[in-house]
Amino acid sequence: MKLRTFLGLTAAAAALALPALAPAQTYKSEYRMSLVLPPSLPWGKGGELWANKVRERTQGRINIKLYPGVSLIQGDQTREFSALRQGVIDMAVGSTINWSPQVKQLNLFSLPFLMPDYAAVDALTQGEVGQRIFKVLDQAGVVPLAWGENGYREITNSKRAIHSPQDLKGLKIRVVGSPLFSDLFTTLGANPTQMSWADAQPALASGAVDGQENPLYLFTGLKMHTVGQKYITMWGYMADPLVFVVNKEIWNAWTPSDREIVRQAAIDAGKEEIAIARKGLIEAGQPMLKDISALGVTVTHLSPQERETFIKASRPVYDKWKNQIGADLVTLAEKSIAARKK
Ligand code: X2X
Repeated sequence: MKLRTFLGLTAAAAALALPALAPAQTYKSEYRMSLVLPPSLPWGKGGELWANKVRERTQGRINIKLYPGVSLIQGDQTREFSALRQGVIDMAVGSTINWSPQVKQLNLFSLPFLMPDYAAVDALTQGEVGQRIFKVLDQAGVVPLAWGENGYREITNSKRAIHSPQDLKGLKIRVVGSPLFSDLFTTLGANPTQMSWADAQPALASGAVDGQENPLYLFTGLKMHTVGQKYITMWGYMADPLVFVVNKEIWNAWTPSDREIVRQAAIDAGKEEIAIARKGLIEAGQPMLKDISALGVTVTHLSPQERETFIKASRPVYDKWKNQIGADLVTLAEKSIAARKK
C-alpha cells in the first residue's frame, strides 16, 4: 500500500472512531471545585449554588464535588491559582486576595479606601475594569466566568475600640496572603502576621493574635466573640470580590452548549451569592450589626474625620501599590468609581 493511501485510511478510521470515543474521554465523572469557606457561609453557598445549577441544567453530564477549606491544596489558599492552572483543581470560586500573589492586577481591590461603598464595588466588577481583569485572568491561564463577593473586611480585635491608626499600635493582626496587607498594617502601626485562614482560627482562639479583618458574616458564622473578639470597627477599607473560574483544559473539553450552561450558571449563582453576602448590611438599620452588638461586642463607626485620618495614613501604601498593579488600571478604576450611580 502506498504511504499516502495508508495515511488516508488511517485518518478516515480515526475520524470514524473519534465521535464515539470523545465523550467518554473528555468528560470526567466528577469535577473538583475549590472553595475557602463551606456552604454554611455565603462564599461556599455560592459554590454550591453553581454546582447544583450545573448538575441540573446538564442533566448530570457535569457533576461537581465541593472542596471547602481549600483542601485540595492542604489549606494553603495562596496556592489555589497555581493549582487551578495546573489542573490540580478543576474549578473554583476564589477571592481576588488569594490569587493576587500570582496575578498582580487583582491587588486592585485591596487598595485601601479605593471603594467607598457597594456601588463602587459594582462599578468595578460589573464595568470595564471587571472586563479587563477577566482578560488578565484569561491570559494567566484560567477561564473567568462571573463575579461574586466575599465582602467588606471590617477589623476586629480583643483589646480595644479602634478609632485611629494610634489605636492599632502594637496590636498583632492576622493578615491574608498578599504582601499589600503586611505593608498596610505595618504602615498603620500594627504588628501584622500573615497566615492562612486555617491557621488563623486557632491563632485567634489561643490569643496568639489580637485581631483579624474579614467580612462580618464570618464574625457571626464562626462566633468570633467567643474567642475574645470584643471590638469591631466599621472602617470599610476594602472588599474582596470572588471570581468563578474553570481550568482551561477542562473548559475546552466541554461542548459549546455545556460551556454556555456552566457560564450562565456561574452568573446566576454569583448574583445570588452577592445578595446573600450583603444580607444584614444593606438594609435600613443594618440588622447584622444589631445582632452583633447584642452579643456584647462593641461596634465602632468612624466619624468622617477619623476615616480621613486612616485614608491619609494609608496613602503611601496606595501610591506604592498603584504602580505595582499598573497605574492605568487603577486610574480607570478611580474614574469608574467617581462616575458610579449611587
Ligand atoms: O483568609 C481569609 O481571610 C478569607 C477567608 O477571607 C480569604 O480567603 C480571603
